[in-house]
This record gives sequence, C-alpha cells and structure tokens, in this order.
Amino acid sequence: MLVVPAEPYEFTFEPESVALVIIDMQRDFVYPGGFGAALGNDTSLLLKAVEPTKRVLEAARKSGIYIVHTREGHRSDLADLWPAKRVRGKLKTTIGDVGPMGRILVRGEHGHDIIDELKPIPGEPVVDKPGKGAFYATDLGEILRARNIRQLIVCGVTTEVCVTTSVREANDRGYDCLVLEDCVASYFPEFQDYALRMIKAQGGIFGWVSSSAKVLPVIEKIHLKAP
Ligand code: TIU
Repeated sequence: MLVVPAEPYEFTFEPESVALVIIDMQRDFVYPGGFGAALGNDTSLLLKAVEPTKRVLEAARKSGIYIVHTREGHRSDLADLWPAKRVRGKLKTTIGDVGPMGRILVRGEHGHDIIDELKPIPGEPVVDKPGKGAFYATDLGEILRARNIRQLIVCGVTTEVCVTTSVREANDRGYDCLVLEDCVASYFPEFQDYALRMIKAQGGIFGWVSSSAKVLPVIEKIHLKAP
C-alpha cells in the first residue's frame, strides 16, 4: 500500500488498482482560437498545469501505472451535440464552427486533439466524451473495470467544469479520486480555489487533493510489469 500526503487526509492506494486520468488537455481549451477562447476566456491561465502534468505523466509511464486520456468533443455531423449545448452562451462562433484550429470541439480537428506536450502514446486509451463528465456516454467505466481500477489520480482542465464533473461522476461510481492541484487549472482563479475546496471538504466528500510534488516521489517508487 502506498501513501500520498493529501487533504483532508492521506491517500492510500495499490499501484495495480490506480489509473492516471488526464482530462481534456486539448488545444481547444489551452490555446487561443478554440472553444475556451470562444467562451470569452483567457486561455493562457490553463498553461500552468501543463508542465506539472507532464512530469506526472512521464513518471506514470515509467512506473507502468495505467493511463487514460479524455477529450471533450463531438462527431463531425454533430449528431451527439445536444441543441442546449450548441446554443448555450449565444456565442458568435460555437461548437462545430470553423476557427483557426479547425472546427471547434469536433473530433478529428486540430483544435480538438490533445496538446503535443501531453500526447498519448500507444497503450494509453483516449476516451472521447460529448459531455463535461468523463463517464457520460463513454466507455470509460468499462475500460477501468477491465483493469480492476478503483482509484483515480486526476489532472486536466478545467478544474470546476470537466475535472469536477468527472470526479463527481467517479465518486458516485465508487472510485476514490486524488486531484493534483497544480495539474488542474481554471480560467478563473477563484473557481480553482473553491472547486478544490469543495472536493476535499466534509471529510473528502468527493475525493482528495494533493500536488505533483507530493505524488511524484510515490509514483517513482512503482515498477509495475507491463500486462
Ligand atoms: N468551459 C470550461 O471551463 N470547460 C469546458 O467547457 N470543458 C472542460 O472543462 N473540459
């Protein structure tokens, strides 16, 4: 059993039953010209999560722990895009429209893909999700169940939207979630703060909060054999 210093108390896990889940580290959120920018946000605020997440991803790859990536986006025919999601915000340029990185939040487009720094490698499933939560209308649950994964180390963007929605979904499905505070980011510093506080309040009502500096030495001790 390994132990990570965390709040509200230490997070314990077995390496075989933990997965690193990286949520929506897509160009459409972290670079100008995508969905994040279309919503009126300063995308540069998300970049600070990239380097710490990269360190955790590289350590996880060396350790052999299971790694899953997610991407928010839609079919090119937009058949899986609820009208409510499409019109929300009354945006001039919205999901499915052409932007500088291709059609916004559409699978197969440049902006929809994961940033180069965190590019998945073979053996790391990429889960395409049409919603904010990583379990809604995806096979993530089956992918994790096939490996007997019960605990998730979570990185990604944005903290109060797709990260928190996914953590809440995971919590209700019986997973323990450890969210790394420097590996998640928000367009709103105050939401970053409150989203993390909501997860760890009330005895860890949705999960645990720690950091890359605290989890890295623990991951570096793991040497799992490839399955
Ligand atoms: N708008 C916002 O903060 N986030 C999203 O729309 N999606 C994700 O968080 N991935």
